[in-house]
Amino acid sequence: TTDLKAAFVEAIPPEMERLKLLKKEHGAAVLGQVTVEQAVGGMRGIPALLWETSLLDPEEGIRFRGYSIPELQERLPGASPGGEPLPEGMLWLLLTGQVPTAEQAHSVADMLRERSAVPAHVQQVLAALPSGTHPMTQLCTAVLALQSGSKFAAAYDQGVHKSKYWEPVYEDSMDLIAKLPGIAAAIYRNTYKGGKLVEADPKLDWAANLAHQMGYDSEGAQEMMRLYQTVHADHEGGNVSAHATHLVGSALSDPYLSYAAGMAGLAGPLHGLANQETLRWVHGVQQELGGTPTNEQLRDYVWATLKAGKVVPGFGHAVLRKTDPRYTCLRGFAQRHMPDYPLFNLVSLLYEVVPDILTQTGKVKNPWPNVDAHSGVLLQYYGITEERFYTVLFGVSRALGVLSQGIWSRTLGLPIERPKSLTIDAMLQHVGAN
Ligand code: CMX
Repeated sequence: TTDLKAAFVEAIPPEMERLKLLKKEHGAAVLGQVTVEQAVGGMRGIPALLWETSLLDPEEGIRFRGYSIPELQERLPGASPGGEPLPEGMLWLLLTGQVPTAEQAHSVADMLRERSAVPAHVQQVLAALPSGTHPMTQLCTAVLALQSGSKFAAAYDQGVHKSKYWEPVYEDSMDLIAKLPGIAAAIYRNTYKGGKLVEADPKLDWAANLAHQMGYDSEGAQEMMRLYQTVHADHEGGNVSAHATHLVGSALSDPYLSYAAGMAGLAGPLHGLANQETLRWVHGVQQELGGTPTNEQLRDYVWATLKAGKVVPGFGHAVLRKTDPRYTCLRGFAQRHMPDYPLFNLVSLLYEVVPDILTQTGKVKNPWPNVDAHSGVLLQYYGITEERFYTVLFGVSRALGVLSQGIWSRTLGLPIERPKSLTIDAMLQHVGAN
């Protein structure tokens, strides 16, 4: 089949069986233990979530449905043969577990195009926001404004049977994914281009239309956007945006509400906003040290950042312990398309200098760069210079992962999430210390 929904329906019974077996035969098996340190330390490393679409290995990085990024660059269909992967193919993979054919990926592009119109009231809501409203706040607002059209919320109102939740959740998720490029582009054009919107091009795929509607039509910019939108799609379930979407969705809040919650989390500087922060920080380097600083000067600059009680944005990770393969992938794109671009050279220089210093602090568990250290360079090269907008591009991509998992969560009937919390006194009592 070339129909995504039909392919998803085929994937349901075996997945239901596997979960049933896991619960029935192994429900009492122990996955891990929880220490006091973990409970007060951001729950780091506690295996406590079911997430099917991707899995993160601390050393190797992310695998989407078992496939690494280099494997997917090989296998996922491009807009043209040998081109960058189409995010539509990633959506097919995340949702069905199968690598799609080119025909299947293109049929997802067609399906999304049909749903892509952004209602007039959403444009009005965006236009009513005060100028200077952060693009991520605009994204959350626009998504919440779309919620009035939620098919799941309407079905729930009508008393839909729980075995049928997945279907309106699927429809909402596809509607939302389809509209995100138009919404993101409207935010961009309103904020930086005097509000002059660009119509979608019916011949273009989802990511290319995003670039087009933002006002970028070069082949390079479109290929970059396809890759960008593919690699940011998912990063297992525990990161703030994924977990927030999952948590809110578990209360049966519809996909608009749950994704908006995820985006509110992505807007934090320790998470998605780090791509904006990286660009600001790198510009600070350029301003103070000029275009070609020495290693020595860079080292001093990094130490000054640390001594000022700030993080070096784009470095470190809660789970990863090696260079993020998403960073390596975007670096590969830069090596192919912009090897002599000064900003790329500066970011490469930082790759040589920063990890050493972070290691010397003795406390940073992962001194290596993450995706946010590199994504901005690509955008800058193609003229998308407004870094306050960057997290929106991350967020559009993240919808593919968190909404695919959201569809599965409602299909599998996962319950409301409700971990146990404890007071300091209760913990002390538990360990016999008072
Ligand atoms: N610069 C300076 N200090 C850093 C650091 C960095 N890049 N990364 C970690 N540290 C510090 C932590 O702030 C912490 O310090 P304190 O003990 O004084 O509080 C210490 O090192 C230990 O932290 P950790 O266990 O190594 O890292 P965490 O799991 O707590 O946090 C992360 C992970 C990503 C929030 C952190 O590395 C960080 O703040 N990095 C910079 C921001 C960033 O790039 N975020 C994007 C991550 C990817 C994404 O989600 O998009």
